[in-house]
Amino acid sequence: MMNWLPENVSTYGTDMDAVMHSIWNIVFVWFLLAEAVLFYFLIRYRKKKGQRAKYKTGNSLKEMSWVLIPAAIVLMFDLGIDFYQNPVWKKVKIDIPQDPDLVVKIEGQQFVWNMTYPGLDNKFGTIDDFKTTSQLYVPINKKVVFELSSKDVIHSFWVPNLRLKQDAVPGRVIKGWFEAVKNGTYSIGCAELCGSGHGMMRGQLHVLSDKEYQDWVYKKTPKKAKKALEAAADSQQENSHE
Ligand SMILES: [Cu+2]
Repeated sequence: MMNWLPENVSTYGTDMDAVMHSIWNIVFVWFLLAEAVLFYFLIRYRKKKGQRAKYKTGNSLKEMSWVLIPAAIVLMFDLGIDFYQNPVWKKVKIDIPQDPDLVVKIEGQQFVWNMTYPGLDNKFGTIDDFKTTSQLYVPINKKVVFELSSKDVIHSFWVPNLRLKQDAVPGRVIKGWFEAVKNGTYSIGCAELCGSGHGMMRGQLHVLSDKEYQDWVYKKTPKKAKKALEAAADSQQENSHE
């Protein structure tokens, strides 16, 4: 089958793709079958001389079975898909790593994504925190947890290359995670119609090597914070010499 999806760069992307492909395959087979039956009936019961259409109430069991049997088959496939996708859902949405390498706060706002980083000390609410607008930088092969919120309306944080989509709901902080496995720059979009600038609510995910990422964090750290941290480190050294 043709690959319709953008390149997958996430650890759980292959599982997500397998679910999507299986749904497409099921739908495709039934689409062909339904069309075949439709065209067969169109030709078989086409207008003929001396043959009048009959009015059918659809009340007999035999007639109703044309609806009931397909409905039962659809339900069966539904349950099958539910069963099959359940472990993938659990992996992506439920089993959020308890010991992530990085936590980032992401806030949706008409029409940007505000990213807050914990900075060099890896703690939020300290002097070295910094923000970016719609640009998410992460190290490669590291577990990244995000805390997603919204400042105004419902948005949806969407990174197609990661196979990641999560609603951002005002008043709630929703956790999610991903691990990117390929360096590069990938698109971030908003997947929930959120106002006139919804289509412009785009950003970028930058997957960097460990070293590049550390350099970037250092570069982004506010000067004041760098000075304070260096002074603290110095005084600690002095104390340990005493
Ligand atoms: Cu939005």
